Amino acid sequence: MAEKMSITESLKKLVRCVILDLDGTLLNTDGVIGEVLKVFLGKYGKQWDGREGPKIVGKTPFEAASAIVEDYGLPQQVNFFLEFHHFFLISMWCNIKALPGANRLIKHLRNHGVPMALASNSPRESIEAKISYHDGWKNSFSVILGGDEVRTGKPFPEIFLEAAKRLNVDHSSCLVIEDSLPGVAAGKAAGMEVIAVPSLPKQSHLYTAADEVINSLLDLHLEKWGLPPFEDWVEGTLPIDPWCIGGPVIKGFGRGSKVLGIPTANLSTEGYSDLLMEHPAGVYFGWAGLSARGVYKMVMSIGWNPYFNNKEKTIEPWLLHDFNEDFYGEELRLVIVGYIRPEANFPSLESLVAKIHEDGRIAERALDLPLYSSHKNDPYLRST
Ligand code: ADP
Ligand code: RBF
Ligand code: MG
Repeated sequence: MAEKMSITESLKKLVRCVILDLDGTLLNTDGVIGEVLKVFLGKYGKQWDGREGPKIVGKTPFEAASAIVEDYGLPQQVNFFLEFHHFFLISMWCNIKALPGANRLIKHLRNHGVPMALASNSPRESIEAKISYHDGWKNSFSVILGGDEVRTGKPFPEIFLEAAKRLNVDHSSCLVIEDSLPGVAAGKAAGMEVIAVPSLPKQSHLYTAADEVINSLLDLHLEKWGLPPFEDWVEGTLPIDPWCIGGPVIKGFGRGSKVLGIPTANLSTEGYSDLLMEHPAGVYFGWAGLSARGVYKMVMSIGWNPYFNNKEKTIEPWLLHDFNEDFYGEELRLVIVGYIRPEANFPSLESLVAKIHEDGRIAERALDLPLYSSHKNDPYLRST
C-alpha cells in the first residue's frame, strides 16, 4: 500500500518534449566565468570570491555585468566590461565542460526519439560556439533558441513558448530542465512542467516554484513524466566515468566513528577542491588502496558536510573492512566507479546511520559485478 502511494505521488504530469537550458544545466559555464572574473577584477586590485554567484546565474550578460560593476565599485562602464568579458570568454569556450549527466541525458533522449529544444538567454552565436565542442549535441536538438531571438528573455515565458511552437507541440506537453531561478520562473509562466537542478549549493529551498528539485542530472527519473526511463542503473548503482583521488589520511572533522560509529578516512581538501567541484554532492563507491595493506571496497560521501557547515566540499570514504586500528598518515588511493544517491538531510542520527549502512551494502554487492570489479586492478591503487 505504502509503495503504491509513493508511485502515484511521484507520477507527475506526462510530457512529450524536453526543453533544456544550456549554461549551468548542461554546461559548467560558471567555472569558466569565474576564471574570467578573477582576471578582470584582478586588474582593478579586486578579488572574485564567487559571492556574486546568485546575482549572475541565469541573468542576461548585461544584467550580470551591471551587478558586478556596481558591487565591486569598478570605474569602468558596463559596456567596457562586457566587451572584455566577451572576448576573453570566446577563447575559453572550448574549456567549458559538460556537467555530470548532460551527455547521458542528451544521448538517452535522442536514442528514444524524444524531441528536444535548447533555450538559453545567451546569444544564438555563443550557444552554437559552446555546443560545437560537444560531440552530437547540435544535431540532437530540433530547435535551438537564443536570448537574442526573442523580445524578452527569461524570466519571461516567451523563449519557452516559442520553442514549443517550433517543436510543434502544445506548451503543456513540455518539460523544462533549468538551473536558475529566472529560468524556472520562465518555464512556469509558460505553463510547463519544470525540473530545477540548482547550480549553486544549498539554494534548493528557493526553488519552490519548480515541480521537482534535483541535486544533479544524475538524479533524473524521467519515467515520472511519462518519458522513457534510463536503463543504465544496475542494482541501485549508476556507473560513472571512473576517476581517481588520493593522498595521506588526515584527522578529519566529521562525526565519524565517535558519533556515527562509521569511521571515514579524510584526505586534505587542498589541491583537489576543483576536482570535487566537478562532482555533485552525493554517495559514490569504488576501490580504495592503502599502500602497505591492500585494496578494499569503499563507499563514500562527497559533500558539504551539512553538520559542520564547512565551505569546502569534502570526501569521506568508509573502507568496507574491519581494521581495528587507525591508519593516519598512510597514503590512500581511491578509484571511484559509481554513484548511488544524492546527499540528503536526515531527521535523526539513527536514520542517517541506517542509510549509510544501506549505502555500504549496495556498494559491497555492486563491486562484485564485473563492470566494477575490473577496476580493482587499476595500477593507481597500488602505486606509491
Ligand atoms: P576522523 O575525525 O579522523 O575523520 P573518524 O572517526 O572518522 O575520525 O575515523 C577515521 C579514521 O579511522 C581513519 O582515518 C582511519 O585511520 C581509521 N579507520 C579505521 N577503520 C576504517 C575504515 N573502515 N574506513 C575508514 N577509516 C577507518
Ligand atoms: N551525511 C549527511 O548529512 N547526508 C548524507 O546523505 C550522508 N551520506 C553519507 C554517505 C556515506 C557513505 C558516508 C560515509 C557518510 C555520509 N554522510 C552523510 C556523513 C557525512 O559524510 C558527514 O560525516 C557528516 O554529515 C558530518 O556530520
Ligand atoms: Mg572521518
